[in-house]
Amino acid sequence: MTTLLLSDLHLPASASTLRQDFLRFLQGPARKARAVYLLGDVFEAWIGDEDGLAHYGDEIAALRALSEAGVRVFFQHGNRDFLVGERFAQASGASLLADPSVVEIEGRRTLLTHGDLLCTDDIGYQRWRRFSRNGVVQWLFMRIPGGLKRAIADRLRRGSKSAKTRKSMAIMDVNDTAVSACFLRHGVDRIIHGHTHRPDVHHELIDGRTCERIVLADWREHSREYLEVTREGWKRVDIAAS
Ligand code: LP5
Ligand code: MN
Repeated sequence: MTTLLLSDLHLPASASTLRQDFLRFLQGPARKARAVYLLGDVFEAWIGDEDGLAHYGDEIAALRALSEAGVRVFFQHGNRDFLVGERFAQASGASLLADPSVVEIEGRRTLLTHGDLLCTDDIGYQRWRRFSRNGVVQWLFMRIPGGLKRAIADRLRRGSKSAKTRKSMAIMDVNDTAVSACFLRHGVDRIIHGHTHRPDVHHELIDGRTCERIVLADWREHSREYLEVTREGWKRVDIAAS
């Protein structure tokens, strides 16, 4: 059996080949899997379930069909879709997965996280993260009119793009000490995450154990990758190439 993991698809609310390819993935390779883990930032900007359910009906129906076919589907929040909630879970059949979570993937305990929590050098982002994950802030946001919510989200996305041009690559990557602490605290020797858009595999020796950190790829112009994990190992698969 296989377990598939993917993140950072950034599906827009408008028509897009990214969306078509995600549907192809859900109706194709995902059907043969034991489980599918969506590790955040599947959506470009999720401003609440009511709006999301109205815009992403095809994706939600395809996720439901997948879970009804017996494939377990898990959704972890990213920094752009942290407002995905219970209504999405009920409509799609996906289970919301806390960030971080330790799960057994094909016989091996693995820590799954979107990845932004590990970017502790990005002080401005971490401050924004604490603010935007605050229950009172979210409660207030959910009560403003839909058009204003969308305008704020667009403004935040533009602000984020311009903020990133002013931040160094090092600041926007994971912090090594945060990574080592994460391996130790959770007693795992494998972490899988996305967010940084730097697909790679890193190894480090911690307490005499070789630990592995697999970074998922974001979906971009000519690549739509997911990670396929079996008991024998893992590989990246690009559905754009198939
Ligand atoms: O997402 P990406 O890859 O561009 O960059 C991220 C960090 N940026 C973000 C912001 C998101 O992209 C915006 C998502 C909108 C979601 C829906 C709206 C919900 C609003 C809910 C309010 C409760 O996460 C970026 C990191 C980068 O990753 C690399 O790790 O650097 O961080 C930033 O750009 C944040 C800035 O550094 C600080 C921003 C302060 C903004 C303060 C505005 C306050 C307005 C309040 C409105 C409610
Ligand atoms: Mn992200």
